[in-house]
Amino acid sequence: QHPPADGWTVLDLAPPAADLRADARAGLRANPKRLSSKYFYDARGSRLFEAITRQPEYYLTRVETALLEAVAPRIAQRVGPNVHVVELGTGSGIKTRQLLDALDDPVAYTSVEISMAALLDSTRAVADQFPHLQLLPVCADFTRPVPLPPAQRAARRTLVFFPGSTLGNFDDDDALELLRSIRETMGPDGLALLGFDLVKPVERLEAAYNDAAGVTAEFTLNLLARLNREAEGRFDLNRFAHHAAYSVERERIETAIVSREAQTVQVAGEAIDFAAGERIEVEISRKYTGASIRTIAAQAGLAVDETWTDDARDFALVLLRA
Ligand code: AVI
Repeated sequence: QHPPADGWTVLDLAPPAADLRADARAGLRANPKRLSSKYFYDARGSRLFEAITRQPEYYLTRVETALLEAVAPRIAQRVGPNVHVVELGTGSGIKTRQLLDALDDPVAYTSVEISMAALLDSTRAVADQFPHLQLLPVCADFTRPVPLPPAQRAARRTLVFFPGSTLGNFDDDDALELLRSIRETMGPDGLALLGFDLVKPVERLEAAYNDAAGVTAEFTLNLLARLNREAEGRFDLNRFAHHAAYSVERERIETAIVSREAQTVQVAGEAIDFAAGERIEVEISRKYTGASIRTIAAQAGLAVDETWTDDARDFALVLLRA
């Protein structure tokens, strides 16, 4: 348990540093080399991600926020009063506050976030704006089942909120597993509101993941900086590069860290060899169509209840039911 503040207490289920070391060792020994994008989000990585959302090329957050603002009353009407909102990967919490503001007398808000710093900041902001809402912040990796704290007031139903197109950061198997666990969290009468970035021309997609100011590159390379800080890594960041490209066939942005030269790097007690141009696969960002959303939802036993998109059809907010 984290020290209490302002009437709420953080349930601290953050994975131990040993996970990072073991995953780094296994991932860097594999062929191709890989590291999970969940390790992007330490305090610095979470700040860099917030900076990405303000880049002119990264349209996702702006479009989703405007869409949510426009359709929140309709979402509230469909969801009904007295819900327990459970959010996965809260980040700054701006969209959270938009949603909570529109809902009719929500009974509790559970926020599951892996970065303690981001969790504390967003929870304080929610507490300021909604002083009477019960807050149940949980610092945890939401890709694993999280025991949900019970709400004091009985909720009519659970609403899982998973915005940002974060589902797209998981490969098909993991995304399906995550959707099934969301279904379990929702319960029989629950709903889930998810954000999906939609397929669009390659140039716009690649620009969004290669911003001119280089913030995305810094965000990606922070993974190596983190290994230097937390896993006795000796990476020289100047000898690696960020690379993000869209695969039309797989409908996803594929991001890698590329070794600029042949080199051997110490990390987590091991010497790892890199060939010139060798990649560490670090992230995928899947892009969706109405059909691919319906397919993956159905595979998880979920149905599309309602879909809202912006006029340009850049992004979709989708309400799912069991
Ligand atoms: C959090 N997630 C949905 C972002 C995305 O667009 O895939 C993470 C990100 N990676 C690079 N830029 C943004």
